[in-house]
Amino acid sequence: MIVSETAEKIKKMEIRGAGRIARAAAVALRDHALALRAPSNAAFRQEMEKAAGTLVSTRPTAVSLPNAVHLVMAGLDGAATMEEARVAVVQRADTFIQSSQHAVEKIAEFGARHIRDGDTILTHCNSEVALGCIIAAHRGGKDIEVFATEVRPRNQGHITIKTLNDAGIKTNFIVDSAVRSFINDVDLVIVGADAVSVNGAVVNKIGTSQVAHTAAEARVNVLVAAETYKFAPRTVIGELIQIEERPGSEVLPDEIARTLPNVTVRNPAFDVTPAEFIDLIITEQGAIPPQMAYIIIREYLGWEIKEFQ
Ligand code: RI2
Repeated sequence: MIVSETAEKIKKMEIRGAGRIARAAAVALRDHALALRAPSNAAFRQEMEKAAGTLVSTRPTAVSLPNAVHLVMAGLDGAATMEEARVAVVQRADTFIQSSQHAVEKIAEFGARHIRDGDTILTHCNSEVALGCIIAAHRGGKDIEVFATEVRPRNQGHITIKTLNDAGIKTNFIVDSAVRSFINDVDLVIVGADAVSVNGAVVNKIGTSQVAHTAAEARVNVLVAAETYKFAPRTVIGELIQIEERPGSEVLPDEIARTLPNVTVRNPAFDVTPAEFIDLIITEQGAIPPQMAYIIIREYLGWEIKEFQ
């Protein structure tokens, strides 16, 4: 798929989920590198940088996207010829895609161990890693039940219940505002992440922080499933994670909004859950308390604190 096509699909959320958009960007850069004919190594680099910029600018919050792009683009550093650069980009993209898939499997394996036989789990939004943990526990023979939220305004909960249904897992589908009504029936909350800050705060789908607050009040543990490439290196140097605000028309149709001139529709796609409301973050390197986020950034994302931007 050409870069602009992938970028458009990410923007429109036809490709969505922090892990999936990162892998889609790696595939787009790899295919672009393979097809690109440039007069010189410098021109090749320039074209690749343009493509990388297009991909990164699609959605601002999920840090997996700039992290993946950076990992792939680092192949250009030190390549003496255009062919060397091309090979390096392809290799790095393939390595990222494989290691991402491996991370998803490892997290499922580790996360499933936190789920006990007979547990009821609540999940919010549609996270392949969070669902991976739940499905792995079910496949491991544990008798579990799930509460899945609707996830207004984009209804990612519909994807979640389809996956759970197809896996043969008993599932309750609830509106987002029903979480508090059911939290006492829940043993464990598992969600995904779009970004993890150096202070252990987790940025995830809007509503996650309400779920986590409710769980804390009810003494229900909250697990976050997040690959190491969802940790945000630039938060170490004081950068804040930008929260994407999507068009109001996702919440209220334009024809209604037009009749209400005094009303502004606000539509942030994500919110921030502070570390104190999270019990563990499950990464492919093992489970960590959120307060150890700095170690993950240092050990697995490197000291240079770079993200492609
Ligand atoms: P995985 C999604 O964002 C959700 O917030 C989800 O929890 C997170 O990415 C992580 O998804 P969106 O693309 O990588 O639906 O675990 O806005 O699949």
